[in-house]
Amino acid sequence: MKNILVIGSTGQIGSELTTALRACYGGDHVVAGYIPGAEPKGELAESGPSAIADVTNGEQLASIVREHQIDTIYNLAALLSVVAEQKPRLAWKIGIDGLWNVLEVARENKCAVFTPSSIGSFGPSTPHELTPQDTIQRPKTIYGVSKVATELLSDYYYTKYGVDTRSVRFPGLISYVTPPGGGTTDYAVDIFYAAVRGEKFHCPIAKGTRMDMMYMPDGLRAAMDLMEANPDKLIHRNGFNVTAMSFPPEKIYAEIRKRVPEFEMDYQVDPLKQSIAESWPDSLDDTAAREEWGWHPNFGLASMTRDMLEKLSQKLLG
Ligand code: VAH
Repeated sequence: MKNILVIGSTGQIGSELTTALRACYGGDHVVAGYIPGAEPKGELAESGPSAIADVTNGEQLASIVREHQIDTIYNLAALLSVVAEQKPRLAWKIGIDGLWNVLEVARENKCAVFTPSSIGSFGPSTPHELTPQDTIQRPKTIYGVSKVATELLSDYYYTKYGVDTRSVRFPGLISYVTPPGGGTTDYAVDIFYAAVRGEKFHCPIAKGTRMDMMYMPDGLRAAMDLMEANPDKLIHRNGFNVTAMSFPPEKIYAEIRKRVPEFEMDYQVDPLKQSIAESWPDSLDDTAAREEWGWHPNFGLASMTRDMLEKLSQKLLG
């Protein structure tokens, strides 16, 4: 049975991934790593072990891995694209200095490692339509630069040391459990909160700006399925293009209005978010993930919208 450490277990992905991993492998087999001030609460705290796991402290990670006989590490520690632009040195420290610690601990203790990349690893010179698996990656954000470095360093540890590193390039992830923290795609979550609360939504991304998105249940399954995939079938490792849908703001607004007809939205474009969004793909080609480990999404825009409105109404309105 696997013993798993989730670094960043109380973040937007981590909180749900830890729960999903515990449901799959057993609560005692999944350690919720966190940093002081972001302690696990409620079910996350009660359903299995937790430990302070600061990705910038290699010794601390090593002692957790030894104590819990960890064989798989999900490393979700990162600053998202907008926050990273305001704190580029910290973004690199967490994203890359931290990754180095994780990979060294994995090398010494024979752990597999999942460190997500992102559509943010592409830039303005990347083909925007059906962005290929293997293509130009010259991002203009520190988030993107750190994600390209994440992919290359993770590949290096696989090629040079045989560390079993794997990852996907996540699109914008949409969920109702833990709000996002400082990303360019956060609008696609915030719009649902506004709709359920009966508030007008001021969209920070301009009309017509398409980005790839995915409902969180599909994102969790992508990570877990890839880590369980037959390694003999993997031609790529870090990071597979995966996507479920691609839409501009007006499309998700129209889908929500089918169920909340009185919902209103206007545009108050945020220049930084807009410039980042325009540098990212309009749509991804995820053929490699489909062919090498059977990736496929279960949720599209209509089914995600229905589920998000239902679950968020229960969460916010009781
Ligand atoms: C962000 N939600 O907006 C993250 C993600 C692809 C987007 O990387 O920064």
